[in-house]
Amino acid sequence: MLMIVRGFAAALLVASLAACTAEAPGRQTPVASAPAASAPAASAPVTSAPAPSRTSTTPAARGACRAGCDATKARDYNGDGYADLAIGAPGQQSDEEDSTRSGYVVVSYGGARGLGPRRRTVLQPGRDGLPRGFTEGENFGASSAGGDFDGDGYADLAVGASSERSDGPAAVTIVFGGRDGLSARSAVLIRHEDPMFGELLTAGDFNGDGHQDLAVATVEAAWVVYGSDGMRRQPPRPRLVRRSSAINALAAGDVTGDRIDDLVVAFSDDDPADEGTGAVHRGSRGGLKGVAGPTFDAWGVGALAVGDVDGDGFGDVIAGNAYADADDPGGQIFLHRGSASGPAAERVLISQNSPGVPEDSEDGDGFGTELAVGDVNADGYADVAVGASGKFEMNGAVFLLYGGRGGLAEAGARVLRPGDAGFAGDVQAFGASLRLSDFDKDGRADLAVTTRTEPVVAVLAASPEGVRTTRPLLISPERVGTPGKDSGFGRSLT
Ligand SMILES: [Ca+2]
Ligand SMILES: [Ca+2]
Ligand SMILES: [Ca+2]
Ligand SMILES: [Ca+2]
Repeated sequence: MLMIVRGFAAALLVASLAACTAEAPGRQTPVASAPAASAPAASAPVTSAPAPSRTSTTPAARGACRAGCDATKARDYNGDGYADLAIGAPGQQSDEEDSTRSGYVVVSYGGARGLGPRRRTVLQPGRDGLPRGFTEGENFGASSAGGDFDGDGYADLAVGASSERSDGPAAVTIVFGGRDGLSARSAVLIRHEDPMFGELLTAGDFNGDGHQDLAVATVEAAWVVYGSDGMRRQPPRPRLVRRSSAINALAAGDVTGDRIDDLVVAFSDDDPADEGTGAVHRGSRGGLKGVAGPTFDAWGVGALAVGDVDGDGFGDVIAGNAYADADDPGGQIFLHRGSASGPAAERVLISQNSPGVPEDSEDGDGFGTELAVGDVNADGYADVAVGASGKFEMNGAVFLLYGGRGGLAEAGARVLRPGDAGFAGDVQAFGASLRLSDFDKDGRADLAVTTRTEPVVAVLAASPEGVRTTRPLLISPERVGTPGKDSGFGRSLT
């Protein structure tokens, strides 16, 4: 259910919409793609493998937790049953060459009354014993992913950096959880020669051994690091999943319904300005093996997410496409239902012009630049938050689309504006980062959302009446006692 996307939302601000391509903004031209000397050999070829036989299509047991429990476990770093929130503050990702900020991550812990800004851990390379994987100025916290990688029952946090100003090598830092939460003293580095290693991260159990595994993208390849009991002592080596001229987004979830997570990859192989392509790499007892289903056009220009929106036990793939379709220049999402053989080739297109979705699609709305999945109304169907960070004269908007037996957005979708989340004034790109997690363990996923102009994370609690817009929790650097200016606070949320 985890998802991440390269900075498309940022692109709305730093580049003109018309000029935006599937290539991530601000990224250096990829260097020649010869594998680095220490790069492991490809161990997971992308050739097709026979599908594991599936004798039963019985969906997971009904109940509110069905669509949300796994997501909570993957982000519960102190094991108390409440989802926690990791807020990345990677520094300004501007072109300032003199920037020497290394970035930090703040983890705020959930509780009966939701997130408590005072219950927090600050993770900063070089501080409290947290190892440094980089030289200075490499945007630690640009990406993150949660999961219990060492299988001790506590979720762990993987943190990546955007080390585009560096020649590498890079490293992903895995900080281990425990009863007291994440500890900077308990961490390992997964190193790699490619300076962009870790710019995209997502987690899932791709070999079904009960340990979450970490998928990592560099510019030109997707890798997997299999979790294990012994990884604190000996960090596992990354194994190649796919090479491409540009990896644009990753997401993980059980699309094929065999209780083993699959890895969804969006990439551009030929023209980096095209709409991109997507593929689902099938998880199996032997790890990621082959591709489930065909490849999919136009998955490469927005966010990716996996969630079971129709409750049939198969994770469904949601792919945002914010720019490409001339018929709907405000952006759209594609829903591909999961099945034992992979995502359905047939796609359901949802935009602001779809029945039941508020507002009208307008050029540059960026509907689909960001996605989050969770069960907001506790009916057992995964719901989807869709960021439209160019909506309302660039102020931005978040759409909540509800899952149901018939799919997505059949019942009253809702739009949230910056003012609904306690932002006053002229903020930009509300919805640029999104997360749906159950911070107060009431069975309903709560919404965390940021803009690109305020160093504030707004948290809106879900209630029986829906997501509450009265008295949102606003988490700022001041409240958690960290540097705020130019911190990029909230640039990533996990
Ligand atoms: Ca917790
Ligand atoms: Ca753990
Ligand atoms: Ca595993
Ligand atoms: Ca489904």
